[in-house]
Amino acid sequence: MATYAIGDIQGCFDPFRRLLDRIHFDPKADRLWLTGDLVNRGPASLEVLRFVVDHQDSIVSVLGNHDIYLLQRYLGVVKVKAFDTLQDILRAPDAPRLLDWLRHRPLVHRDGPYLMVHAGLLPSWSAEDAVERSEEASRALLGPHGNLLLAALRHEASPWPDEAGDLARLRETFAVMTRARMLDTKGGLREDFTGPPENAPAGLVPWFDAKNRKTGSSVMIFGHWAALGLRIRTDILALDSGCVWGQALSAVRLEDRAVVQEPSDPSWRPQSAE
Ligand SMILES: [Mn+2]
Repeated sequence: MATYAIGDIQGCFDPFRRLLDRIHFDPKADRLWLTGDLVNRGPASLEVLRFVVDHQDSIVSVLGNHDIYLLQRYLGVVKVKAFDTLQDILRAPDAPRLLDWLRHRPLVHRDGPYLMVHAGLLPSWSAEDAVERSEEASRALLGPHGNLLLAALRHEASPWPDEAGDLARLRETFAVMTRARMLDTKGGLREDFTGPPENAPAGLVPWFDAKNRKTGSSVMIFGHWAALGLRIRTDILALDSGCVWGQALSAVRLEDRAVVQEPSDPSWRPQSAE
């Protein structure tokens, strides 16, 4: 029995299946922890989502920005973006079952020393704070105002009843957990910089290197940042190695930190460099 943490799949079903073959994934004994962004931009999002739902008893997955975007597309509260590859899911007869499963995913998964999130956390948040915010976000997403929340995460002036909770706090939770990369000196998100941290303007710091980060004693597992690539330190496992951009999908076995990487399909042509 082993637990493998795997980075952003984004519809790259064939590399994902080959990676699972290479690690001899046994759904009866092994566990997969997925960093989110299961879908979009890649060629086979529907196949990825079906596989993950069919193996849900062996899989932990956290919500990424593209997963949230899929929920918003399904609701019809966002416009279609260039390079989206979600049509096959939106038209699938089993879309309701797949989307219901996706909506039930948490933003944060905590187990022992490990804390998994799609993108990042603010330095002032402890592991307990992160779990509390994730639970609060799930309650809102699954509650009677869940659809309003999905719309309000996209549109500034969306309707929001007071009794539905603190919208500013929910927006902050989703923004940080699904989109964080660099922080400025005041600890605010700087979403305009998506490159490797070594190339960042002065004054910006990757969220995981922020001073006095309260999750410093956790092992943070995350994806989202393809330009950061696979980075393994004592305290972080950064796993988005850019499979959808023609690079590779990465798995780390938590028990011994063995790394397995499966290259993207040579025939796959990424459509945008965002
Ligand atoms: Mn992402």
